[in-house]
Amino acid sequence: MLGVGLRLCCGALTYACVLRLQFIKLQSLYMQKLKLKTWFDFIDADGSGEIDVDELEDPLTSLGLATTHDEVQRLVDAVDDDKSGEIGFEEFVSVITRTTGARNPIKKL
Ligand SMILES: [Ca+2]
Ligand SMILES: [Ca+2]
Repeated sequence: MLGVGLRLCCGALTYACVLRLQFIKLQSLYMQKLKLKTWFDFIDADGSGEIDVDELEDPLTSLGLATTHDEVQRLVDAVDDDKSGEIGFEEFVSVITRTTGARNPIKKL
């Protein structure tokens, strides 16, 4: 992404060029956050703002990532940092970025 930004600049590293690169970087992080929010809202079937074990069971079992309700419960417990019993959006982003190695878009914005 930054390579694209550099090509868009005129060659000299001007202040305007640096601002443009920062804008492209923020735009990319914002798009990552929107994608994660779309996934989160899709799984959060009741729209409560948190994902519970029942909501997560079907997606995980259909992907073969879990086979039993207890296994899904253990996965939720492992990422439930605030011990609410459910996965909030920040916890969801944290586990996705931990497993993919991506940067946490929430902390950057
Ligand atoms: Ca929910
Ligand atoms: Ca939680």
